Amino acid sequence: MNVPRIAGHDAIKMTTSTPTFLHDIVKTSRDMWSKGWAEANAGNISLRLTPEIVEANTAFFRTSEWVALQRSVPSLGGEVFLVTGTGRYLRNVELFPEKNVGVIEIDDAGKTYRVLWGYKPAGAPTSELGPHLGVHAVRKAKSDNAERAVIHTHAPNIVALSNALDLDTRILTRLLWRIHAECIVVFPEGVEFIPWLLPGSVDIAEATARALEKRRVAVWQFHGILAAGRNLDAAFGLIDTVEKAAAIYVRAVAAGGVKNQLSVAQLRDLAARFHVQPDETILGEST
Ligand code: 2HA
Ligand code: ZN
Repeated sequence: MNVPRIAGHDAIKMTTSTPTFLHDIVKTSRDMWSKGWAEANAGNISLRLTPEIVEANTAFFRTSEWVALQRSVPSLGGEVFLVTGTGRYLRNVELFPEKNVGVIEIDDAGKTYRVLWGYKPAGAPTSELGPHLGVHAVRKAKSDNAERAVIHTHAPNIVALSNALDLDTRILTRLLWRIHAECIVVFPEGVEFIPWLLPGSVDIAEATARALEKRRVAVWQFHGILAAGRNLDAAFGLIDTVEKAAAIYVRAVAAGGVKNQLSVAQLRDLAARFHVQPDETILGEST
């Protein structure tokens, strides 16, 4: 007698033995979708796995062909990353993680990668792998190996500001700092504004990596936002704070205009109270 096939059998099988590296990326993907930041295949996530996590999950890994990276990242040689897949929907990560997410290993020279897990039945890491890896290289060095997470997404209010206003790094950062008290405490180094560059290009990878030498968050004009942090919660929290402040700004404008906002003196008080050092080239001297 033939055993009938059960729809969704693969999904059921997968959940009986789940790699431990998936918990945080499943939650973060769900949160990004719930926030309205991740329409269709928008947004991507990468996490540099610790040697302990890699070691604990080697039983799940396979080997595959090495693939050339768009831009080499020598300081990431030997690192292993959990990365969302190109064309995949973040809202589906929790249903089928092994399809929508993968694990990649960078070769020792930082020139190629190979897939160790995921992207089933066939696929590849996000089209924004270049910016992600460029930022990982910079933030790994700047944070003494502490920062491991990068998130890019299409948060609507911050993108709307790049349509509505003439922005640069100073104008955007001051706008956010002054509209909501949390901002100067959460991102005292400011938000980098990167004028339009093609998604997935070497140019956007290089510009974003350069920007994150000084800051942990950058806005891509007409497109979205990218942030780095020690873990996915930290990167998510940065984006959430920037996006919330942008939303407050948009609401204030809709309610008649920004009549009152934090002064530079009040921002200085906040910085002193919470022991953060704001970028002085942005905070400036007056008003
Ligand atoms: O992954 O967000 O920037 C789709 C994108 C490209
Ligand atoms: Zn994007």
